[in-house]
Amino acid sequence: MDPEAVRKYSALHAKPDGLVLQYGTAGFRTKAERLDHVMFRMGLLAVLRSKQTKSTIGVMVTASHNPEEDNGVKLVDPLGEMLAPSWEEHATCLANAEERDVWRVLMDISEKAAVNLQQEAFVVIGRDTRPSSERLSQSVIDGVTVLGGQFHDYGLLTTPQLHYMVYCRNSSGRYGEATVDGYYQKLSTAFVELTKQAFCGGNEYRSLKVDCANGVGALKLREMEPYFSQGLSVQLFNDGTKGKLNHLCGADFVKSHQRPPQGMEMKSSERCCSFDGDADRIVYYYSDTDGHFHLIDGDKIATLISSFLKELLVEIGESLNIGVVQTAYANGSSTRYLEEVMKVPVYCTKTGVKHLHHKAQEFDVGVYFEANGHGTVLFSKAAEMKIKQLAKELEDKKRKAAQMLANVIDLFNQAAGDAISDMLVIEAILALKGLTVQEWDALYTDLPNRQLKVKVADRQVISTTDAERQAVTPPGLQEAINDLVKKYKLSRAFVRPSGTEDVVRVYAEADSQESADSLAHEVSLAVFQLAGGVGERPHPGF
Ligand code: 16G
Ligand code: MG
Repeated sequence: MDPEAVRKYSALHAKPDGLVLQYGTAGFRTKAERLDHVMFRMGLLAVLRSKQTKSTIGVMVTASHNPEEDNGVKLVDPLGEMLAPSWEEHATCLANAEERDVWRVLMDISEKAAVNLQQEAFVVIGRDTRPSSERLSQSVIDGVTVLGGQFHDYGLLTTPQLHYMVYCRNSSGRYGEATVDGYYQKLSTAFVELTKQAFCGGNEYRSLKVDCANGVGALKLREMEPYFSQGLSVQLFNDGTKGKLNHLCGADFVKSHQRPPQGMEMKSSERCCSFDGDADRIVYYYSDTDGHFHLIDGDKIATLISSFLKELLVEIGESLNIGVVQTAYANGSSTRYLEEVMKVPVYCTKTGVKHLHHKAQEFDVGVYFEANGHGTVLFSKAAEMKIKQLAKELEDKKRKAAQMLANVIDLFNQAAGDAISDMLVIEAILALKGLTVQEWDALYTDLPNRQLKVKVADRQVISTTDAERQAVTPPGLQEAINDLVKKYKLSRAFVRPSGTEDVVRVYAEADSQESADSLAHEVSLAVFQLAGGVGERPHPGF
């Protein structure tokens, strides 16, 4: 660790004057050309975090579902989780330090976090397919090496694959082999085992159209296909050979516009799904015989998966508890169905994977999904050991149920929500239950809903409580929302400052689309008036 070398290299990755960035919900994100210094400094920080935890740390270069011109970076903690909150603060401090202060801030962090600087450091790096990602990941490597850290650059990876690599390396190979081949082997073996039990009437169950958002998911799914092709054949669209990343395609586009991605050839009743740009989100959809588009979002995915898991848990007769974690964006019908029909306890957390993940860790089997398609199932270590033991000991039907659960455990990337894992689990469940996509969709009917954005001078004037479902400030806003909600049937509305964009988000649902649209509009007006709206007043019809 040589302060002069750090100063010299830092100057080669200089921070643009006056630029201030925040480590947000999923790391730093902005236009790629503003990120060189952040990447270098996150290389430095990853070394400190690795020394402190005496473990391998991951650095992923991606801006997920955002436009191709953007980029971003996030750090992955030892067990494949998101970076600890106190280190998010260190990350923000370091990213915003003036050039002359970089070394001092590094020393401050080391002191505050009791980092042993003599300790060795190891960092693994992955990146998505953005044109800027290769250069930016080189800046991360510069940061790692100047502080004397060792590294392995995996090159192109999906975000969940990088989480997997970090987890494998820190569990001395017990979880799996830290290579893409190890990842493919682990997931596909579990998938093939699980689907062996399925009775498939015909090939229609076994083929799936996948919109890869022109992102890294396409490359990785193509590499992986030979491993699972006995059980499923995938047809890739928006595979990056011509279109632009996330442009008119991908999970975010499909979910927010409620329409099919460009470039996908959809025939009626065919099962289709979309990944986002770094393959940690997935939504399903189909078009019916009348040509109407039907979206199957994260809530319905959670419902399918949790009902399947609950049946298996009942079958093996062990009292392992299961819980479902959602956010305020979960459709009211999904929450009602889970609680009242399936009798599964449901919990609500703040938006952002780390909050859901944290809550899901409280259960033996914690299912978490955001409506937008981020999610997974976590099994506690004790539940995993118990189930794997039962898969050897039990007899007949019970044994089969335990074996299936054991396969599901291996199939979910326990380090992070993963579009590929989720897709394989969903496909296995549909095949095992002989469910068509329409039958799955018919589990419950979504309440009509609308999301809007409002521009305000300072979105931080809005603070919330009760997992973002109630506004605490500005004064009077929550009362206004309550009064508006009373005007509609089956209605609900909330507002929150976005963690990724300079806007306030408004969500409303009600018994009809007209009511949901009108409620969302009225709530937007209340935000505009009470929370310092700027620019044009929200107008009906958005
Ligand atoms: C980030 C989060 C996502 C959340 C979204 C909300 C991760 C990996 N990603 O993309 O979970 O739904 O932010 O965005 O945590 P918003 O705050 O702008 O509404
Ligand atoms: Mg993503």
